Amino acid sequence: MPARTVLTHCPYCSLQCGMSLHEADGVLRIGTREFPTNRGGLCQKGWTAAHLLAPGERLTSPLMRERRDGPLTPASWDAALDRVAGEFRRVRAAYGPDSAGVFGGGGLTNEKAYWLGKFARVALRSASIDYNGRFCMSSAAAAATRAFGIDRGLPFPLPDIASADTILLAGSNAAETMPPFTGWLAEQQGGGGALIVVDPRRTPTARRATLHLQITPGTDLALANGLLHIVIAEGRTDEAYIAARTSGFVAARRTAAAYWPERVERITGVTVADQRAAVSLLANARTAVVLTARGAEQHSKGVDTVSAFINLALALGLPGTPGSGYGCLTGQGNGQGGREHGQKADQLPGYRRIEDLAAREHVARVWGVDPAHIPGPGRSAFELLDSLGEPDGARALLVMGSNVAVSSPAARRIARRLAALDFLVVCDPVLSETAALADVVLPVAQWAEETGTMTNLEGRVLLRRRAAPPPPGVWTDLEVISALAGRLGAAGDWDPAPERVFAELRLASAGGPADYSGISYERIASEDGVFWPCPSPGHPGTPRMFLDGFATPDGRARFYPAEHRPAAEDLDAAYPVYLTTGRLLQHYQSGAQTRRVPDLREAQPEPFVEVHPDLASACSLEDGELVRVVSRRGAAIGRVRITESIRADTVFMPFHWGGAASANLVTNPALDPVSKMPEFKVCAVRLEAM
Ligand SMILES: Nc1nc2c(c(=O)[nH]1)N[C@H]1C(S)=C(S)[C@@H](COP(=O)(O)OP(=O)(O)OC[C@H]3O[C@@H](n4cnc5c(=O)[nH]c(N)nc54)[C@H](O)[C@@H]3O)O[C@H]1N2
Ligand SMILES: Nc1nc2c(c(=O)[nH]1)N[C@H]1C(S)=C(S)[C@@H](COP(=O)(O)OP(=O)(O)OC[C@H]3O[C@@H](n4cnc5c(=O)[nH]c(N)nc54)[C@H](O)[C@@H]3O)O[C@H]1N2
Ligand code: SF4
Ligand SMILES: [Mo]
Repeated sequence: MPARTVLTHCPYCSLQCGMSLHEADGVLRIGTREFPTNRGGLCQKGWTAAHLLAPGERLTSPLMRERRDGPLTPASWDAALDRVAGEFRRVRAAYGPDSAGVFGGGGLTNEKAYWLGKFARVALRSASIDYNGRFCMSSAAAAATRAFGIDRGLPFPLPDIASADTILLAGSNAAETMPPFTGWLAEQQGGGGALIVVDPRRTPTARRATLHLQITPGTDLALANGLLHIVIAEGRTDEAYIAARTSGFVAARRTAAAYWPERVERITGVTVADQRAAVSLLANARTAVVLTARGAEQHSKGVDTVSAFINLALALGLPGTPGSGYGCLTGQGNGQGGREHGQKADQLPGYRRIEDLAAREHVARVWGVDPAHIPGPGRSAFELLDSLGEPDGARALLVMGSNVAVSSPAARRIARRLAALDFLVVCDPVLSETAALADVVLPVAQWAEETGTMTNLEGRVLLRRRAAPPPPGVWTDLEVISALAGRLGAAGDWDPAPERVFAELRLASAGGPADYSGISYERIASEDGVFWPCPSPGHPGTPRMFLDGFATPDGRARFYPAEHRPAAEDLDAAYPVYLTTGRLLQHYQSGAQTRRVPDLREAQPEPFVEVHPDLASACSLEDGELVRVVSRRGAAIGRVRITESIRADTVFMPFHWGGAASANLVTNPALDPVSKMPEFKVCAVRLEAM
């Protein structure tokens, strides 16, 4: 075959860096591509992403086990798909439709996310569908929706970051989690801009900051209320903006009154002087941006915490003002689109609510079914997983695009629930820890082997084009869904050609908050992506939202005041140290993919525990020795890394490994009452030398 180059995007995070794939003699090589988000940059994960496309670690045949305690052995596609369809039919007949469940992922293309939602509601007629985005940005999404009436991660394009006078980054380690993003920060700081980073660790991101607020884990809500207190006390509120564009300020002012700086210093560990310095950087800025990420959001009070940061931004007049605003840095490759098209328990395509009668009618028409046949809302991700095998829970589960055995909180409890299922089927390119537990494993194509759209952190819809066919024996996720829908006798169109699925998605999303109806593959390719909402082919797309008004009934943004409260599990004598968890540059999520890439594995071969020297000496721990991190849920083992960069009352573990080293054996599944986000970012532990 002649050599050729395809322009595409990285398989991993929500920056979705543009890259080129060059094919010569059947081998794919990654190259740079000038794209407006990453401007040629890629991180180490992106550069090495082609490794998994080659034969080796990946699956090339369906696997099946006859008995739960038997081995997984190769099977034909027909036998595997017949078994899956048969098990789904059996549990539905025995226990009702909701006993057939689906668990999706925010890394799946829009086409797949849309089809998974349709598959659950039309082919299985089940309410039991949710996805891993619930573990990701659901708190920010809920807070943005209640403040602005709509949720798009960044409601403005990335260049606005570079032009902001001041940026407040709460709980993001972007220098490791989306390295080319720091190009925008460098430009901002090069132009004299200030960067405030809120993080219990002095991360590579915090090291770049003008001001690092090294906060006690789980106290961002008090900090945000405290910053608002100072803004009000110093008369720095934007009164004209508050009067013209917002509602609810009086209540927010009343709440903030109780967060005087000395009290906030006691709760958060951030000094009064640093609080005042942060306010002065924000209030003196001509343009300012407030951003949150998982550090502030993955808490049992994540929604209220994000609301408190939004309140601060509103008081300063930022959202909907050109060059300023509030945004959430989404995480997974399609963290944005994955939450818009119906794989969420309470949602229909176009970011519609499943309980909305007009939405049900619209979508039912597109699907060719009776609206009454679309089930109601189902359980959220952790609740879905935690009820598997229970009398009213799912008995058969399809997992597509998530490695829940490693990435769910209280992982041991979830492993027990997975084992209690009658039947588990996992679609994955590799034998992940979750796939290894399945009764049937279906080997599927990867990013570069199939075409599909992704929506990046800016709400820009992108196109990944197929660069090479999948290896023999491997199907696409869409082909799998289509084959199962056929076997289950589902109504409607199940042609798995991605562009056809996208055409239907456009119709289904039309008129909804996330309206894709004006977006086509051609437009995406010729315009370097199209920003939603884009309600007609002639519409230019919407890079900046809220300039004329918010998506609330009265067009005003709403303040949502909330009181600070402690983490669901605070420190005590038996568990005297905070554990927080997060990411490393070289590994992605549960590590199912990146632990299989030699360069990345060699750079970060094993899990570790970051410990401050004072805590290490109090616990008699030496650098490099193994330590057991113990909570009420269980223990995880890692190697001690002594570092001054972390608070002395806190240890940090990355969550990229399974087995005895899995941080999620320890984490607390306490959920936010609104978003159902688990408290990944703080729980109480003790350290035991081994
Ligand atoms: N290399 C790499 N990049 C990734 C991913 C990956 O797995 N690996 N995953 C992608 C995905 S899905 C996501 S969601 C994003 C996540 O991107 P980030 O949110 O940047 O990542 P995290 O490491 O989870 O958390 C960020 C920081 O929060 C801090 N933190 C912990 N507790 C608190 C707290 O109570 N308050 C505050 N303010 N900060 C706290 C941690 O110390 C950490 O440095 O990254 C995306 N990019
Ligand atoms: N302790 C702790 N736990 C956390 C977090 C934390 O900060 N701390 N963060 C949470 C967050 S933000 C997230 S997003 C989750 C992520 O955690 P997971 O949901 O487990 O995400 P991944 O590891 O990306 O799993 C994706 C799986 O799908 C496979 N895959 C990749 N592409 C495709 C595809 O196109 N089709 C199919 N069928 N499969 C594919 C991969 O091989 C992998 O097995 O983890 C959460 N868990
Ligand atoms: S920053 Fe994210 S999208 Fe860009 S190369 Fe790295 S993993 Fe891929
Ligand atoms: Mo995420």
